[in-house]
Amino acid sequence: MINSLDMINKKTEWFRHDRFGMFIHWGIYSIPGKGEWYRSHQKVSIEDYQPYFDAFNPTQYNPKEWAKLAKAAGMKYMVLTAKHHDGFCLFDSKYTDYKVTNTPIGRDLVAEYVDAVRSEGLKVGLYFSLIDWHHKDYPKYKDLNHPMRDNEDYKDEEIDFENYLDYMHHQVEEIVTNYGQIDILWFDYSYEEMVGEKWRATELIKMVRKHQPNVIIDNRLETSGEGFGSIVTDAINLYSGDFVSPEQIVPHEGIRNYKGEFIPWELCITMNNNWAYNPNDHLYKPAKVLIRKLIECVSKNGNMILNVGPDALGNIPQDSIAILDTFATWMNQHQEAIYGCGYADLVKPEWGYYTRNNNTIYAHIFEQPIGPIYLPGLKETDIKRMSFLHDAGEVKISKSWNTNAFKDLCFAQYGDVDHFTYPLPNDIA
Ligand code: JFZ
Repeated sequence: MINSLDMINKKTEWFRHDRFGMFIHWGIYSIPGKGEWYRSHQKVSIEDYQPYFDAFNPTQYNPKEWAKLAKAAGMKYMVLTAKHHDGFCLFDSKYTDYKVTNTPIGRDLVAEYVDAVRSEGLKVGLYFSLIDWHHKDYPKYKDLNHPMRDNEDYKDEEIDFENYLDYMHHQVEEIVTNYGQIDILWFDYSYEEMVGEKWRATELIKMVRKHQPNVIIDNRLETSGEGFGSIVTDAINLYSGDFVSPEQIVPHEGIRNYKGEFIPWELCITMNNNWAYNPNDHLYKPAKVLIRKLIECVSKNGNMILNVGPDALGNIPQDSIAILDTFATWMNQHQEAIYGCGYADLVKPEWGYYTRNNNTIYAHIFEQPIGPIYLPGLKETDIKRMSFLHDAGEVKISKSWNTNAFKDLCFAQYGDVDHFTYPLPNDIA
């Protein structure tokens, strides 16, 4: 088996076209409501974490509703935490008792999610944690992230890490064989010496690809949210993944390999400052900021996966729904400037971003201009037609600015005056 950028580009064609997805962080940590790292941050023992397992009963769980919200917002794929670092499985694994079917809800919630997402016509993704704070053979005292990292009781622990890897591989196999076609597999994550073959990554990927030849995989068998991995080098590992996964940061000029070729990437981003439910975190980014982040990603040939953290009943918080609704309105009018679009290969305009789909350039104007809008990188003769996306109204090339000192530059003019009237419609195309 070999791996190459050509193969990666072919496999990720739909993904690069679709550009926008929904991330869902949800599990028994949604009960304490302090984020999915709660057990580690507060150094909670397995015993003290058990009440959340015993209480997990999300009676309002309605993945069809989640999928409808995502779809309306213009998202084309979803990724749900089948298992996060706490080791709790939202799916019915036969290799552990630490799973959703043994909680009060008693159902395989991944199975229901997969059906719901598919029935809405969205692509199905699952997140799977390589890290497992529950398994007896995962390093504890010696691991910088483990809830028991400072607990002397575990100082001389003897673990059989190979046994953990067998377990982890078996669970991944369940995920890729029990739920039909999986479109995205989102492993998380590598750190320090816990990277690559430490996870028996080649073996793992061969197994996954055997069952799911078309699945798109992130790069975190090789790295965390901070690295690129071998995908940008001239020696791409089998387990390089198919896209880079920068976390809470937009790579300033996209991501390219050693030859300068663009590499598929996906920004993962939270709406507030938590992945999982935290009712005390009210620091939501305004919807407008998040929409602009999506535009920025696309302008740099990337995707964006926007996160929600449903509560312990299964409801997506109202603040998140409000943001999704704003996306829905915007995407309704402007999706053409997102789907199938990417880097424009033009000078970046000071008023916002260009995105591009073949010969169509989309100008995303973030800042109210004075006078006409300068279109850097374009000449009058390059332009056949200009119009707004929201109403198909005509936009003209400004003629008066063509006769003076600015005459070799290209300006867009809207309406019958030589400047853009206020309020500015969102975009011109
Ligand atoms: C990881 C998870 O730990 C987190 O809970 C969430 O699921 C996110 C999408 O992915 O977050 C990380 C992973 C690695 C680093 C930081 C956050 N890192 O190495 O700095």
